[in-house]
Amino acid sequence: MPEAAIGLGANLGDRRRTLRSGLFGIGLPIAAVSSLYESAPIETDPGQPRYLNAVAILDCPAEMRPEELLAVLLRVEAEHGRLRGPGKAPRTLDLDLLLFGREARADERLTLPHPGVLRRRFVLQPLLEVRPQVRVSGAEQPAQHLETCLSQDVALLEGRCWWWRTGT
Ligand code: PH2
Ligand code: MG
Ligand code: MG
Repeated sequence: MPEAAIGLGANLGDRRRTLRSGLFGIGLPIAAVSSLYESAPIETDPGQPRYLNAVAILDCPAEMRPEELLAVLLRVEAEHGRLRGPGKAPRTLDLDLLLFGREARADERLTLPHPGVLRRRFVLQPLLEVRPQVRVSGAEQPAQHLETCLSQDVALLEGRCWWWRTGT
């Protein structure tokens, strides 16, 4: 069964509740979920609210294609009020397909591994937390990349069971 790594992000509304609901809304078996992090927006217009971020590892059915999973992620984002506009506007829910097994590709619909994995601390740190030995195609040890993005403002908010506690 291929494992998929999903980056979860939110910086509008009840961020924690939406991340949790979005995670369950994907409807695939959850193998692992990272701690919950709060991070300063990067690569956006100035003045955006801070993000909550986490990474989840999902077990995909053997026959599932990455395009199918991407379609599910887009549907779940839309169900949680995600509006799509130009650029990187604030968002109620962002579900990014980071890794899908060992798939490596770049076309107009999908790039795998996701191009932000190695340069964004809010992705790489939670990913390494749940999969310390992960290989991101072509890269040397991804843990070494973490050192280069440690200056990015990312703070641990809650431990790894944040997503199965009820409440906000
Ligand atoms: N997502 C973006 C752009 N910038 N910054 C942080 N800290 N966290 C995010 O999830 C994020 C971002 C586009 O999806
Ligand atoms: Mg994103
Ligand atoms: Mg996205």
